[in-house]
Amino acid sequence: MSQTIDPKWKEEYKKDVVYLHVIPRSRARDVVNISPFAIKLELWLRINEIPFETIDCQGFSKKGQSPFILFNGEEIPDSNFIIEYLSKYFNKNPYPNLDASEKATARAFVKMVEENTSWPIFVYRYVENIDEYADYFSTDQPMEVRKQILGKLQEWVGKRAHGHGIGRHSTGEIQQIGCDDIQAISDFLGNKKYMMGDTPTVVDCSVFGVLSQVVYVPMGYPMRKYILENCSNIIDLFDRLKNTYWTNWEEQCKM
Ligand SMILES: N[C@@H](CCC(=O)N[C@@H](CS)C(=O)NCC(=O)O)C(=O)O
Repeated sequence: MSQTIDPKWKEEYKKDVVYLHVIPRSRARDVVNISPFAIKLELWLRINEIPFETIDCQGFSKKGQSPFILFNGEEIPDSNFIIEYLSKYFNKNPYPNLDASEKATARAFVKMVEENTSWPIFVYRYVENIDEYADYFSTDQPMEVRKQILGKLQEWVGKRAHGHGIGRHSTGEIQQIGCDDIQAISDFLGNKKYMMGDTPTVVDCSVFGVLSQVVYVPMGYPMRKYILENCSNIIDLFDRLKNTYWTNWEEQCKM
């Protein structure tokens, strides 16, 4: 599905500035980007005060995915590899103040959220409810075009969900998996400031990237209803992250 382009380092790009290439922001409504991984990465850059510019980009990385960065003339794909690379370059710690056991827990949460919790969301909007998602997707394009794109994505994501395994379950089971993950996140967060304590880490970025897709987009996601009714601590966490690190979130949602 994805079209690989050869993103060029532009003359005006500056040394030590991260050029974060994302799916065009105008494709999203009520959330900054339709890609959880783009939001995750931008939040991490903001928290770590790394100079960056977000570039809307139709194409995908050399690995065929979005987001990716251009940094000092080099293309680096995949949010997790990007964070690893930039952490070394800028001397940042993706998991500040954590011991080995806490880091192991943090990694497990990142993997759960990105590789599991994200799927019930993708299945809901790209496979089982494309007509509903058409109101929130590629809103800069005519409805006819959106429906065409979503029609293609439906088949493609459906096959990937089957390959992943989640697509073999019933609608109810798939959404239950998402809600169980959310309950685990909420239970672990408890009344802490951030997922791992007083300091934000990559875990908060992953949770925000993935769950902002349902919290802020008023569709009929069962996971949305679950969070709104049962997990006020997740909503508080998101408010804290936005108020501290992403004060122009609302403005950017309208771009
Ligand atoms: N592990 C990757 C996941 C990125 C990802 O799945 N991106 C989606 C957009 S949300 C994508 O590019 N999909 C196209 C594809 O996988 O072919 C990361 O963390 O950056």
